[in-house]
Amino acid sequence: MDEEGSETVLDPHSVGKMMDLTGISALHARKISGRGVTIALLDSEFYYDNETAERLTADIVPIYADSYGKYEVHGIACAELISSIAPGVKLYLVDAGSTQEEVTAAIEGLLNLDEQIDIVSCSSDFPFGGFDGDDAVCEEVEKMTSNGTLWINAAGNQALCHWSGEFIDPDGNGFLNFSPEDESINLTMERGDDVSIWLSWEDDRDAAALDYDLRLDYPGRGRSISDNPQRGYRGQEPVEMIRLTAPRDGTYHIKIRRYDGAGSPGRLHLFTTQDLDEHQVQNWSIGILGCCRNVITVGAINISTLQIQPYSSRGPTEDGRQKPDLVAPDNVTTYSYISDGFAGTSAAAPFVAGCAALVLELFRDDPDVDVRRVLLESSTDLGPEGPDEIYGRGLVNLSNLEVNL
Ligand SMILES: [Ca+2]
Ligand SMILES: [Ca+2]
Ligand SMILES: [Ca+2]
Repeated sequence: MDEEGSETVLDPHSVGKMMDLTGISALHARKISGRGVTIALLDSEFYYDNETAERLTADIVPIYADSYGKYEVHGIACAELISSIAPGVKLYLVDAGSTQEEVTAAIEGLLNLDEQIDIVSCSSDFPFGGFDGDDAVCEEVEKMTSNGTLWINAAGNQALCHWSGEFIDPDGNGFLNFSPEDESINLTMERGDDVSIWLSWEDDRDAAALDYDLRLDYPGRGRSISDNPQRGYRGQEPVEMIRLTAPRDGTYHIKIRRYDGAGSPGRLHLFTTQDLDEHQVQNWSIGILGCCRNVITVGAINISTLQIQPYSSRGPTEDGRQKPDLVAPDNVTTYSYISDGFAGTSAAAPFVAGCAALVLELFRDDPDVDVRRVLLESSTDLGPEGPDEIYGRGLVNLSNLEVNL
């Protein structure tokens, strides 16, 4: 594609329009660029070529093995957005791997740096746990937030691939009834589609005593079962997980089975990587990092319409805190995702991280200014009047900063 063609692709989704709308351009005109601010971008994909490198205007400090393939660009797309909004920042690109242990290790690394990290931008999460701010990884996140770091996390894209509720089984056959007549959630897939399904529930996180199993029946014949034991022994987690490449086209059926267990049953959460055909529960669909305390959790609105994206995960948390906190645009243009636009709450979180850096520079000399509060209180309400579980406080907006302080 020639350069003129590239420009044509860039225009419809340009992030520039949003920078005007949300007061970022006005701050740039005042030479506010996030100078002196450090951001750590936690991700697991940092491939970039020379053309993309030109867009990374921030001072980049990589903390990763330089071995990413051409399509592993997720983190660099986030870095491009931060560079557009806050070109003056020092930006650490931190490989946070794909497990909670790896995220924990990445956080420990940041805590041991000689330099204070002002802002973390994280566009990944985990779809199993307590969703109440008490998951083990939240303790690590709180080490950073209590140390003065502002943690900004993507809400997730799971609103349409989530179910949650209590175990209800009126006919007593051991299988959860999603409705009085229906003991399965349908999932339509084509042969070769990859799907992951996670089931987790309220229980002792390290010695679960309620034993649920997860089952996926294939169309025609065959099934996958996840039947980890949960008998209250140490090391037994309240989690079941199935990963499958669909062996044929058709409708698959997700089922949840319960065995006898001690304790009083609480709510279950089921997440998949494919939209559910039915029984979707859009609320409570934010991952465990987005549910940690003091985190700013960011949902996605479509840059063209400013309406919430249907997949943008919704609150509240399992312990009843209102989430998400803010929304920001997705489908924005990056060089990393040149032909498609960068979709999902993954694009929304670094937008807010960039904004936070501008606020930090603006009020650096005023220790009484709480950047988290400034971001929340200067937002523009969207959707239902007042804070809500879809848009949170609304669109991040630096246009009215002075007015609201
Ligand atoms: Ca039943
Ligand atoms: Ca089990
Ligand atoms: Ca609202």
